[in-house]
Amino acid sequence: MAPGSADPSPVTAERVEQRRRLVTAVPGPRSVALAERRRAVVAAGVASTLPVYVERAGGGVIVDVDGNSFIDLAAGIAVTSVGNAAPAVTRAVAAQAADFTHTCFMVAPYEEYVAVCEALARLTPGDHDKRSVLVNSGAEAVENAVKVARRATGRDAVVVLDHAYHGRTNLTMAMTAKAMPYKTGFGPFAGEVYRVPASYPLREPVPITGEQAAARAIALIEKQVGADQVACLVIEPILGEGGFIVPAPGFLRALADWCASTGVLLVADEIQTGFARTGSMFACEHDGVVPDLIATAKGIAGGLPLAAVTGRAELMDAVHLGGLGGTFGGNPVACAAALAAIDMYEQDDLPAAARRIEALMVPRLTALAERCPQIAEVRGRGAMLAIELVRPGTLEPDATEAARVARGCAQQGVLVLTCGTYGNVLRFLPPLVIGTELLEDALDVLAAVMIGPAA
Ligand code: PLZ
Repeated sequence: MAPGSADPSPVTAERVEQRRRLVTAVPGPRSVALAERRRAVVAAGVASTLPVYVERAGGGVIVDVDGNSFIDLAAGIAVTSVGNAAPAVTRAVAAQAADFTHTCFMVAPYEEYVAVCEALARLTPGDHDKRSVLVNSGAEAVENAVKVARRATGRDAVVVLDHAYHGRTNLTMAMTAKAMPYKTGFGPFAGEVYRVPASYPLREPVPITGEQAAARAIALIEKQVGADQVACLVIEPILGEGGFIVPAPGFLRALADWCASTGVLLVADEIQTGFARTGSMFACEHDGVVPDLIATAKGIAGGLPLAAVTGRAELMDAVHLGGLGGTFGGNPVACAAALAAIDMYEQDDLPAAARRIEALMVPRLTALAERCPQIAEVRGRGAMLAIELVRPGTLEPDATEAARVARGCAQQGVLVLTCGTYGNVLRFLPPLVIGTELLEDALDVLAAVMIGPAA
């Protein structure tokens, strides 16, 4: 299939019709019954965006247990970029599962793990010698990147940005900025984590360049931590959960140059931005930045749980034998899925598909912003796009409006996520293989929901 074209692959089309269709109220009776069962056994702290339960999904569509079809602008939070249950991925999973499901790479190794590390060495930025370790989740990848950085530098401090999101484990909670819902009541947190201001162009009190924003962060690190104490600076090239914040041009470059001159390792958390999402294979490439270590997850395996840390060979190999690992890390079924997904990213040129999504969506979102005074900004790259909502005429964040629009879209059969430190950002993360008609239909729904009551 040509990515971004109107017609999904025949296999997908047969299994899941690529169109929005509501046949019951949202949620329908079967979903309501499942919600009832859930309340009795699932921990109350686990939240779900959609009020319906999924029966199957394919391409850019999710079908619920009552037969309703939703257009998927979430991709499981930037995971199913190659399409949900992509036929190449499901074939690879079935074949690998029939051969063996698990031996533990630390016990009895296998080729698929090595092949994924070869692909990561080839695809991640920089042509230096690289090594990788495979783990299970984004948070675990960030944890391991910090372990490697500390071992390789002999330094303790970790510097992160305002609005950062790095995970829900103890160390990554410390690295994540937002208290509610991620941190509140869950401390004490890991020490030696320091936070400095990011570049957030919309919300700078006075407009500053990327270089000036970097200088502001660097001055803080030098005065309050000391560069020679810092093992690594961990950055998301586009801040994800924090609000799809694209830093001012020059910000990342200036931070990378400072890292190179001080021996601080630059760790790129490309867990959300990676694997073609922003229109290049990795978001760092837009700024010509080559990180020392890069954490990947989400899109890497087409929906199977897999994550990785890839880095300069001499840094990764500074860790003693047995210092990295885990029971499930680099599970063979997840690795087989990753090899199939990575093949799609490359063979189907999914970075170009992400750029086509940007070319279709940005003009439509910009036109919508002209009609909706509550849209303060349209931003993002590739198929990682967002609108930030405020009270008209101010910069006061409007989380209530973001929640209203997300809920209204769900009621009309379109799955849209919110994000942002202030909860006031609507984000769009469609599968990169989504058809043009589906995307146009989703944007029509969004416009109707946004303009409706305001008009
Ligand atoms: N780093 C940049 O985006 C995961 C989290 C959703 P895990 N983002 C979605 C939620 O509420 O839990 C993420 C990320 C970045 C790290 C992570 C963590 O990845 O696979 O969820 O551990």
